[in-house]
Amino acid sequence: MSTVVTVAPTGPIATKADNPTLPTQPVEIAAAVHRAYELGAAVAHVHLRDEQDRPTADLGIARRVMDLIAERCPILIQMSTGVGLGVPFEEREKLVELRPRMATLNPCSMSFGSGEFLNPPEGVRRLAARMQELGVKPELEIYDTGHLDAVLRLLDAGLLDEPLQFSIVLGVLGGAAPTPVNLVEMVRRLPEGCVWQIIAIGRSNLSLTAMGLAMGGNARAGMEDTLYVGAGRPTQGNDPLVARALQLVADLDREVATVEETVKQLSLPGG
Ligand code: KMH
Ligand code: ZN
Repeated sequence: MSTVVTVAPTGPIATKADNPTLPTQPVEIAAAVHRAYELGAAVAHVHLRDEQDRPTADLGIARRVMDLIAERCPILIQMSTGVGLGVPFEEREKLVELRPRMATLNPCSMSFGSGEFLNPPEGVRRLAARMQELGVKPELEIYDTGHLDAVLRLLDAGLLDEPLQFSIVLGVLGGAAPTPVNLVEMVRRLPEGCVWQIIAIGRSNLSLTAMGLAMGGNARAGMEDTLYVGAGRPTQGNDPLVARALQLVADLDREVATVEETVKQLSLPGG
């Protein structure tokens, strides 16, 4: 099976003060996504920022970003419903009403660095049900083994459709640490037939992405997960990170999935 590469160009945390090449405004995000598509990415994980670069779930900004991307390329849009730590769940969940092809579903609340990431159980069930109704495929972000168990309970309740699409997130302070042992254990526990990738935050981004690929997973790359393209080397935009992930895929003798292959691999609603 070919390997899906997702670009995550912006994220909820970094600012232009951290790296001036971070795309935050709609045209910048669309341009970064377009370049990643031309390099070989099939999925764009999208976070939104307002005019002051703060995380936002504003539906007008979301629509504009989705339209600008769609004008440029057919990459599959995966809207973040995590948005940013200060944004209430009730605003974040509304983003799926725009019917992106996919959206994140974060199954549990947790500590997140010095903040809190709130995903209350009733809200998570409501969002899962709404995504199912709208045909928006969940990208299930699991930061620890208990989050996987919570996802499996949603599956048992009939709120998720297979194949499940997991992102194993390692390296958030509050979730599991970015170690090979944690990666192997999380992958070992995944249910048969699911699709998965590693999201490796920070300095283990490269090594854990490589391990995930070697274990048969998909890959994600971009400034949401790391601002460095090598030790002490700030990245100049998302392209070097996407190119690095694509090089890993090639070095491991794997084919990069096209948009059409990704739609099939994930059995995306709408064909
Ligand atoms: N940056 C991720 C670890 C989401 O997109 O829904 C957390 C996140 C969640 O951004
Ligand atoms: Zn995200």
